[in-house]
Amino acid sequence: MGAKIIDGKQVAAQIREELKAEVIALKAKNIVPGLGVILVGEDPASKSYVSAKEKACGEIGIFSDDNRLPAETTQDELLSLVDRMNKDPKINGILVQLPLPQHIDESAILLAIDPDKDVDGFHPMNVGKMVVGEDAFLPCTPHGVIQLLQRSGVETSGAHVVVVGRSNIVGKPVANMLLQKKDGANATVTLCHTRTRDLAFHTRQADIIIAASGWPNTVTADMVKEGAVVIDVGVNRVEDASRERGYRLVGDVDFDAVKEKASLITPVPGGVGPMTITMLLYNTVESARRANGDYCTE
Ligand code: L34
Repeated sequence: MGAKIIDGKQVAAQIREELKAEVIALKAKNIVPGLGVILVGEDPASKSYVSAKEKACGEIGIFSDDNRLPAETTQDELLSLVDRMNKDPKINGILVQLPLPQHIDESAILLAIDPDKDVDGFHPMNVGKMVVGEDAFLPCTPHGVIQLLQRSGVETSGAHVVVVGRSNIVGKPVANMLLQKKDGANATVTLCHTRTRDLAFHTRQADIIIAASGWPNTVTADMVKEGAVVIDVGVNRVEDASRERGYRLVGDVDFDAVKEKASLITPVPGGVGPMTITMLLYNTVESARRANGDYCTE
């Protein structure tokens, strides 16, 4: 058989076009959405993600305030930059790219971000609102996953979704979002993790698998039910001497084998990654609208 490939770049491009039109409408009211970007340290993957985010902002007309700080930056220095951005009316969203260096307390930083500018949806206030089903900024990767499912015509209502991975960035929020009593959700959710006994037993029951373990080949073909939908959130760099960069990107799913069993599957790259960036743009535009008393109608 062979699965249909979900083209994340194409879905992302479509949403970005929608956002571009909204940014133009905001500009007619003299509102330019602004994103404050903070990257601490030199992690190569983080640098490339942050650059891609800033480029995407520019393409749709969001202003971005780029702040690249050395790895030795102290927690107090970072807190004062966040505080400055909290107070700056030109900044509607604040992105502190994770992970942060070891000596900085990540949760202290996330807690310091004004929840109304928390376009990553990582502040406990927004996490809590999301869990109880109130309007909140939704974290970008899980929101991107849900948009991919919706826009590919995948029915989540009543479906059994098995999430593999319990991170705060992906596994926990995506599981919570999919069990909400809302359109695009209403799923029966199983959340698996490193201490799950017999992972394959669970994944084989799934109508939809969301792989977010952070390890290549976590989901292999024998773990997938015929016709399942497979969303691969992983972005792993594996050494590859045949590539100019010296590595290639793989997800958490054994793509070549699993695509023979799945009905729909996301590739890596070109699946969830471009959606993560797009939902950051979405939240930033929404934040600019909210700051100006204009609420999202969705
Ligand atoms: N604060 N930290 C904060 N917010 C986030 O939403 C993130 N995340 C994760 C890591 N830390 C974060 C990202 O931005 C992961 N992530 C992310 C963003 C973009 C891409 C992957 C992960 C992406 O664009 N991936 C491309 C390939 C990129 C490449 O060639 O290296 C793709 O097609 O999958």
